Amino acid sequence: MFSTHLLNALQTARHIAVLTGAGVSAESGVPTFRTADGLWKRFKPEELANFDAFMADPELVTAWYNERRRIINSVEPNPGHRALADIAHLVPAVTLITQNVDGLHQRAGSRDIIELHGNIHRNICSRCRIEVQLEMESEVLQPPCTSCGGLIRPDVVWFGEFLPEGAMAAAEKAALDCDIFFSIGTSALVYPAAALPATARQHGAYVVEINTERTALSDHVDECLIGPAGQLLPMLTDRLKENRTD
Ligand code: BJW
Ligand code: ZN
Repeated sequence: MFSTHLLNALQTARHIAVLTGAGVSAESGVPTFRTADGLWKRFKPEELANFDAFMADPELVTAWYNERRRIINSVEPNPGHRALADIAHLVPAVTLITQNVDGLHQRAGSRDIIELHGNIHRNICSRCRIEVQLEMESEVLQPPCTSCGGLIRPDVVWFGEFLPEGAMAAAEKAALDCDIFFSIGTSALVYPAAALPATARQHGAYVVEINTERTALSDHVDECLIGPAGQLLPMLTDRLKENRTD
């Protein structure tokens, strides 16, 4: 299942960087973006996760976020999230970089997470960007900002928007510094996050992908592990627990 090279690298790694995507939360019951079924299948993420779509139809975009928040609030972290929280105790330095906005890594016990695309549980004014506490998360449209009258939106990163200040820089720093880089449960289609594995590999890291299927990244990694993150990650941490002596 895991190559000897990976097992050896895990034993001696000083710094592991991990990039996660929607696939890591799939086994908790959170739909992914590009394989999503159901109510929202008729929309591509690009059609809802952008500012113009929000301004054109704030009720529609807000309803999408309310529905997703409802799902996220009703699920639990899965063994994949928990294994990633465990790894932090087994290796001197672990940097967890996530594209997910669901907060499930935090709920599983991971700390100091780099959230590249924001967090669905925070809300801000779309005009003055002040953080706003929602009284009723289920309201289809929130009352406007009391400071400037702007529409309230989730504090997430939409297409065409810059990532949170410092987040991408911190992620790049980890990619440059790590010995092993894992890309887990992401289609590796959305930039700049999708460029991180290549940065890591160019700087000497051993790059491993974990996904239920091959992706745009698969031909550019050192090792491609096909299977559910919720099964493979606990197996990986078990091997780490067996082998690490420090
Ligand atoms: C499992 C599994 C299991 C299932 N186990 N695996 C360079 C080149 C080309 C384009 C660009 C570029 N640089 C920038 C761009 C433009 C754009 C972009 O990338 N476009 C591409 C789509 C072409 N990027 C941006 O606009 C970014 N901003 C930016 O670059 O700013 C600078 C700038 C500003 C102005 C002008 C120009 C530049 C921002 C990107 C923001 C993305 N936002 C979203 C929404 C967040 C809020 C929300 O959640 O609603 O982020 S879109 C959506 O995609 C979300 C995700 O984080 C992101 C990635 O998706 P992810 O996680 O990979 O999910 P899926 O569904 O695609 O894949 C799931 C995977 O899991 C699959 O592979 C499954 O097989 C697998 N899986 N079960 C393991 N159990
Ligand atoms: Zn405002």
